Amino acid sequence: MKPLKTMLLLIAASVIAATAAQAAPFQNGSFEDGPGPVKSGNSAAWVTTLGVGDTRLAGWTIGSGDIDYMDTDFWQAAAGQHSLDMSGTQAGTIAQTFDTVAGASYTVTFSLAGNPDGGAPATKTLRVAATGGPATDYSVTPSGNSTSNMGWADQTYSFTASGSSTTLSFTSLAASNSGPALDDVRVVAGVTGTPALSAPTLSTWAMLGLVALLVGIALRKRRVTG
Ligand SMILES: [Ca+2]
Ligand SMILES: [Ca+2]
Repeated sequence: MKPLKTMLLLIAASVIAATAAQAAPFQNGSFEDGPGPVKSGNSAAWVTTLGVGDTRLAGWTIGSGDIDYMDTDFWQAAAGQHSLDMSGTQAGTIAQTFDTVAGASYTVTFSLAGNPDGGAPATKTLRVAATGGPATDYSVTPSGNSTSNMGWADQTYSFTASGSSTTLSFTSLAASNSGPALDDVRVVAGVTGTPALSAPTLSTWAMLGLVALLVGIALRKRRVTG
């Protein structure tokens, strides 16, 4: 096989391998892809408790304790139809691992409220952490709020990726069945609002650009020497 052809095949193989190595894009930040139940009249349950090992919340794992999967007919969601009480019957943790570019900075925006049922503790705290980033606590006191007036407010958390994938986690510190409420998690690269998805796409384009450059050099060399 000619050296040029061999080189091109090796480069093509490396591009394909690099693309395949991506874990998964961030998904289901609004928790709409979950266990339901799809509400049907007054007979359907409006809350489903998810414990460790439950895989029904797409993209997310339940790391400890349990969480309540809420329908907006039980309490108003920040976005879509569903949100979470991060304390199900006890404090819970959820986590998701997704593609990142090592060294790139990311901003996580999420909607935070609190279970308004009046249960203890009065102030509900949610801990947010990402691989290589700081654990940061966010607190909310839902006094005066109700299921139809949740008082959702956006919060932001930033981290710099330490590898090609990052695990983002949310942990309730409310050791009861009444915790911080979470919805509408968004992850963007940098501070300009570029979707996180575009980062691996950019690196793929960069590799394709390198392929074009190397082919150009090889062809030019061929013309000169041939
Ligand atoms: Ca939602
Ligand atoms: Ca609960």
